[in-house]
Amino acid sequence: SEGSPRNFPFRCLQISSFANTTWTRTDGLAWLWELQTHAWRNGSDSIHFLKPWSRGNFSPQQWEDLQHILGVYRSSFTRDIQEFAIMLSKVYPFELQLSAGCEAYPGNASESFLHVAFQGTHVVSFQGTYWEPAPDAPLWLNRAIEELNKDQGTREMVQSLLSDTCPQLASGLLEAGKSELEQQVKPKAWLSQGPSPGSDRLQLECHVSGFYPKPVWVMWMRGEQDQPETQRGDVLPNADDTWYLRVTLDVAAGEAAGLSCRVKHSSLGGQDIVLHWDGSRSS
Ligand code: J76
Repeated sequence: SEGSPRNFPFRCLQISSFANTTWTRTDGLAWLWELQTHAWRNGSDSIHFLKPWSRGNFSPQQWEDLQHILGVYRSSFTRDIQEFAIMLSKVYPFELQLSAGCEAYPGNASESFLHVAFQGTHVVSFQGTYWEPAPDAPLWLNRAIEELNKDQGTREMVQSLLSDTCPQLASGLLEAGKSELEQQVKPKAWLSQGPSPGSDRLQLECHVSGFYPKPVWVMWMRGEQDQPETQRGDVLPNADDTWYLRVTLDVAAGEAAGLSCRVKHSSLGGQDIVLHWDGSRSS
């Protein structure tokens, strides 16, 4: 179907905050494409399933095994980093972010990745069978990476999680969640007047909400003519896995009449939403 890719990446994110030598927390979350499937909160010893299909095709035993591996990993990771922090005299506070996942391709092929960021900058990746520094990683990291690479058991576990567990989980999730991933939800749109940008000027707002998937086209128009001064906000998430976008246009008060907001989205099947500015509201 148009606009939606054939492949849906599965991403696991880890956010670890180290405030000082004693206070730390680690949270985990997983996404299939645009949909969050799992959450793993700091205090919790179990993975939270956010969708009815979040178990994919894993058996209860497989989930228990995976949870156990991740539980051991979480406490070992925290301890490792606290040791590195002393060894490298890293000053608190700092943040570590991990992004790991995979994407299955037609014909059993899949690609996996694991990247680590320190203070928001990519510093380490897992490549094949080893941890490797990122191209511009600071030199002090090499000592940590050397230590990390000495642990063959962990390297083998990471390798098997990335090349076996991840694609298996992702393809099971994809199968179970396919209809929700591929659903089309139509936007609703409405107009309003924003705060006046100056004397005799108006800010026209076009709100578009409730659509899925994310790609959307919204423009202020005069007839068939795009208004290039249209300002597009960020596409923001609603709480129900749909999206919201606000698009504005600043115009002279006398020029608002005849303007319209046009919305194109894959769910509308070519039947664009067109809303006309009601000149009487702004005088
Ligand atoms: C991202 C998923 C990784 C899952 C790997 C699980 C393996 C594991 O938990 N290893 C820890 C325990 O290892 C012992 O026990 C294993 C069996 O459970 C094996 O027998 C193993 O041989 C044995 O040593 C081990 O302590 C790991 O070191 C945990 C942390 C791994 C890690 O990701 N460390 C890490 C990553 C990036 C450290 C630093 C960085 C870079 C940032 C540095 C900035 C200060």
